[in-house]
Amino acid sequence: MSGTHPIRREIEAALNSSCILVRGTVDFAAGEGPMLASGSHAASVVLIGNVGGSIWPAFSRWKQTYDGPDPLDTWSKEIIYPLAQTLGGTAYFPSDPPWQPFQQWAMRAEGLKPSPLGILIHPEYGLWHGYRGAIGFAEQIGRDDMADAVTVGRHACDHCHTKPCLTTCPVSAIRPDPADFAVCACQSHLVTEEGQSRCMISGCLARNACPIGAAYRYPPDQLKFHMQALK
Ligand code: B12
Repeated sequence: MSGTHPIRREIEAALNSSCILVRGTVDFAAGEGPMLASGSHAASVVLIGNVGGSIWPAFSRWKQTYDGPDPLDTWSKEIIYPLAQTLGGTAYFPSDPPWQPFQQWAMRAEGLKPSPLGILIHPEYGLWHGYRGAIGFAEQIGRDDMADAVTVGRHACDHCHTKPCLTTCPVSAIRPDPADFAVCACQSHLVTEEGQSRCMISGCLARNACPIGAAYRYPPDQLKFHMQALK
């Protein structure tokens, strides 16, 4: 299917003020999709997320009046849940168990591939993007050929010979073969003086070292926020 499905247009319009973006759609074979609230399998999901610091101004304004746990997840749910309900869909969130395979969906929706860090790299946005939720539907939404950049065959890491992401971490938490992220090594370093004064302030040094999409690097407050979440 080509062209923009009306449901997708409605989602894009509703998300406009928060600067959360539609990242693409995945159509599933029968029985393959996640469960809908109705008890049947979704025929498609619309992936929703951030590109660079797109969401940061709207989220920061909202956060001034919120002092509870998991602010970014809470903000995302406040926006995406009611939208899913209005459209007759089922909302999924990346941090809610059981974990839905957001990265597999993103690979199918946008043709992305994993970087050596485990997170997916986008040819334009680099490592500076993420997923805030998804909405599943009983009908197929179809790809929007004009909007969904098909990036298959353009895996930036294949052309990066120096791979600074693998050598920059001060505690070698990124292990290349087999690909692994030593979470404990990272967390133990983050509480040290050096970790506090470097990684916690300027963001993950390995992620920062990636030469792709530097223009989309998160603003300083957002970098700090994500590092706090890793502690
Ligand atoms: C658990 C989890 C973590 C754990 C453990 C990760 C691990 N070792 O597996 C911890 C807390 C360490 C973590 C850290 C981070 N995470 Co994380 N994490 C997840 C979560 C909630 C579940 C992953 C999972 O197991 N999925 C279950 C299976 C069913 O899904 P899947 O798509 O089939 O599985 C894929 C992943 O397992 C992936 N994978 C394999 N090994 C690793 C290693 C790492 C470090 C990651 C991130 C992924 C990954 O490969 C599979 C692709 O088929 C996802 C959200 C989600 N629902 O997917 C976010 C998610 C993968 N994380 C994400 C991010 C951004 C991060 C951080 C950068 C966040 C930060 N605070 O800085 C760091 C990455 C650190 C680094 N290496 O640079 C993003 C990735 C976006 C992208 N561009 O791809 C996701 C999708 C969340 C989101 N809201 O967008 N994460």
